[in-house]
Amino acid sequence: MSVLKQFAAGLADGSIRVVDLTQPLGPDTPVIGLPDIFGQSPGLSIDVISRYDDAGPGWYWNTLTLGEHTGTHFDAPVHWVTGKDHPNNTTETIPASKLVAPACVLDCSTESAANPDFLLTPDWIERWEAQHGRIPAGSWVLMRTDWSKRVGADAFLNIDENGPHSPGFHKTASEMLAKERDVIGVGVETIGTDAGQAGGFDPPFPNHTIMHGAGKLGLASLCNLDQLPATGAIVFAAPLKIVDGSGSPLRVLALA
Ligand code: 23J
Ligand code: MN
Repeated sequence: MSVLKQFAAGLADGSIRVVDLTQPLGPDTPVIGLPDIFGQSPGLSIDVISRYDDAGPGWYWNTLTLGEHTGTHFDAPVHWVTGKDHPNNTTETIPASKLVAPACVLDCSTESAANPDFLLTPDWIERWEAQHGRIPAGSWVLMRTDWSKRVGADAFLNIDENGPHSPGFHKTASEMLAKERDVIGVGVETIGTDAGQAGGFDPPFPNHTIMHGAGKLGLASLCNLDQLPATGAIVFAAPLKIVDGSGSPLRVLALA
């Protein structure tokens, strides 16, 4: 049997599961807040064009207004200044072959529950690899923190007088994953691929700086990472083909 025929049989008999890694996208979906001196990204607003009424008696449709980086979304390399000169760095030009890739799931949920400012380190990754094998080139690294289980924007953003607190990557881990492991990118359950406190790190937002500087991709606000095996899942993450786009909300699916 060909691989794809076996695959179709696996889908039909349920031995291959389709896991939805996407959060619902609505007007209450939280968005990142940057310091006031910077431009802000709007969340989603929905305006009805018609709903079986005078404006369209037989049809329902809406107009959406939203930032590219709203909800479960994709970060293209061009999103960051360090990635601005890479070839094929936009949502339109990233090759389709990069949009389907295997995943390594790193379970940092215990650490993140104990410390909302937890940062993944190279040592932590090496301990994971001692158990599960070396992270293969071209893999997504998905950081499971169970952050998606937090209910409501306040708990999700977790802002206090010192700003947002959510887990992320130490810059040395981003360097290791981008350069030594040659991953396709990193995915997280939090609002962005940097830690909540990362605006104050050196450099600011080191994961964005390093990953996109290396031409790598990002996925933010994922969920259901607890339903994936540590290795062996395949992720489908295809952003809207926005011309010159820096990112896009998307449906992220995994086969497991
Ligand atoms: C712009 C500036 C800082 C950050 C972000 C965007 C994101 O998290 C994003 O959605 O890419 S941290
Ligand atoms: Mn983003």
